Parts: sequence; structure tokens; C-alpha cells
Amino acid sequence: MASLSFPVASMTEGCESRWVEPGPARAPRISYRLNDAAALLAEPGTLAVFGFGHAASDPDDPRWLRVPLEALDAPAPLEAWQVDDAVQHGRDGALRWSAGGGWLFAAVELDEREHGGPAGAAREAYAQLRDFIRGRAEHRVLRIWNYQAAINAGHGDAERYKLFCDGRAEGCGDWFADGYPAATAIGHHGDPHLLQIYLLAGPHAGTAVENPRQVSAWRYPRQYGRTSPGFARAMTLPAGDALAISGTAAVVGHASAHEGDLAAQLQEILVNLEALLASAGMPAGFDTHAPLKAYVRHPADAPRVRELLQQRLPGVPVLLLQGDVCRSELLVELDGWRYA
Ligand code: 3EB
Repeated sequence: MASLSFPVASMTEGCESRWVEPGPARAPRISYRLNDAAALLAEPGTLAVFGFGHAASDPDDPRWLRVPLEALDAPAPLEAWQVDDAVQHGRDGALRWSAGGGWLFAAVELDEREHGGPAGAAREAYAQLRDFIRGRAEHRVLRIWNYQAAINAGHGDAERYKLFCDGRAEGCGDWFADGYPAATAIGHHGDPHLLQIYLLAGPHAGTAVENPRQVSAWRYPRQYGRTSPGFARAMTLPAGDALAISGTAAVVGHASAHEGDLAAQLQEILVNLEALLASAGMPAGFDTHAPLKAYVRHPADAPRVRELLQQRLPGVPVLLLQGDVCRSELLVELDGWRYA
């Protein structure tokens, strides 16, 4: 669906033209590209460009984000988000943002030591994002990515991921009282104090999608932590033309499945993804326009993950990244996009 961003003459008395509230914008185009960052940033409509791990360049542009997850593919592509209009961008303390064509990218990077640890950093990051977005036309958050160091360190309620969940909920307050965005939370092996969070927002609400095979994350029982993780399993973008798929692991009901069995976990994830597509009313299967990411805990598992995904999802662009699923028994997680 094309976005309407031109003045439409109204047919009311006087026949003066007026601005008509545009409908939901076409989904951003998300792609993996082997260009260099500067070339991608120079393309019209580039909202954000992501490099993974030790990316070669580091341009000084608020739309550029170095994600602290090592790519397990060589050469590693960059990820580009592109929209149908001119893009503005800026910085606001630890936050950087860009906006155009009815979409907003925002990212926050904090040093946990400056905020009293993992819970304090999550609280502060979400509070900063919330305060920034409150003043924007694009105030509906549709999709969030959270990358935390040493996510599985610590035990029980003191596991770092669980502290992140506590702080996230505090920083959000009632921000998502109307419904959670889709999300990913993955452990990185970069700067051990870095919490990185980025998001996609727009002026219109999307439609949250749950997976009938899985208990909704916000209803997880107490055994998974004091604070249930606040995210939807997927989000249909407002124009209905794309599905943003949250981090999807081998979770059935609320339990982790196939502990220690990489291939079985991957198979369960693919069943979960098909269930999500059906639940969202999207066509079954993935295609060459559906960029996915596979977060792999053990780099030694990458060839097997690549091989299994090439068999099961031939032609689908999948970026393999080293990342730790937030439950230590889970070896792999997928997220990504499905276009209608
Ligand atoms: C799960 O299904 C896996 O805390 O934001 C997936 C996606 C997971 C997002 C989050 C956690 C989050 O529970 C973990």
C-alpha cells in the first residue's frame, strides 16, 4: 500500500485544500546488503544501517548502529532500513534517532556501571526512550531489540536477564498498558557493560499477534522471574503489509523444549514461526523478501544451523549472529520479517 503524503483537496464548502491525515505508511524495506555503510547511508530514504560485531567502518551518523553481535557469515552484510521519504536525524543525550516517511528509528546505548547495573540501565534506557517518543508524532512502538552483555550470568532472580526484565518494566511504567510491542532480547559478547536497545515506531498502532502454541510472555509463571517479559510474539504493521516477528525460540506452552538438541530446537522454532504466520493471517512460509536472523549460542553450531535453514528455508535471507538466548538451555532463536 502506498503512503499518502500529499495535500488532498477536500470537497467541503469553500473547496479550500487542506491536509488530510495520511493513512498508515508502507512498511520500511529491511534488507541485508553487501555495500559499505557510507554508500547505504547516502541512498535516499535510508532510516538506519546496522553493522554486526567488528564491522569495518564506523560512520559518525545517528542512523548508523554497530550491533555488538558477531556475524557468523563472511563476508558479513549490513542491514538497511529504507522508507519512502526524506529522513531527518539527530541525537539527544545517549539516544539517537531518525525519522521519515511515517517511521521513527531510535536507539539508546548505556554503560550499566553508570546506572547501578543491569536493572538500573534497563530502567533508564526505557525511561529515555519513553520520554523521547512521547513528544513525537511516531509514538506507537511496534518493534524493539534489546542486546545485553552476559545475559545468562547470575542465578535465579539475580540472573542478568531477569534483572533486565525488572528494570525494563520499571522504566516502561504504563507505556505499554495498551499492548506490548514485538521484541527480541539476546545476550551479546561485546563491551561487557553495554546495554543496547533500538526500536521502530510510527504514528499508528499495529496489531499484536500471539502464538497459540505458546503462553503469552507476559503471562509466564513465576518460575521464569519476578517480572514477566513484556513483549508480543509478533506485530502486524499498521498498513497490514508486513509482520515483525519477535525473537522466537523452542518454547512450547511456557516450557523450553529439546534441551541440548540443536536440530530439534530449530525444528520447533520453524513450527512456532508457521503458527505465528497463520495466527497473523500471513501467507505460509518465508520467501526471498523475508529477512530473518538466527542467533546462535555456540559459534561452532553455525554451520549446522546454516545447513538446516538452507534445507528448510531455501532462498530465505538469514543472517547468522552469535547471540545468547535469554534462557540458558536454549541454543538458537530466530526473528525477522514477513511481507504480505
Ligand atoms: C521466549 O520465548 C524467548 O524479553 O523481550 C524472546 C523475545 C524472548 C523477546 C524479551 C524474550 C524477549 O520467552 C525469550
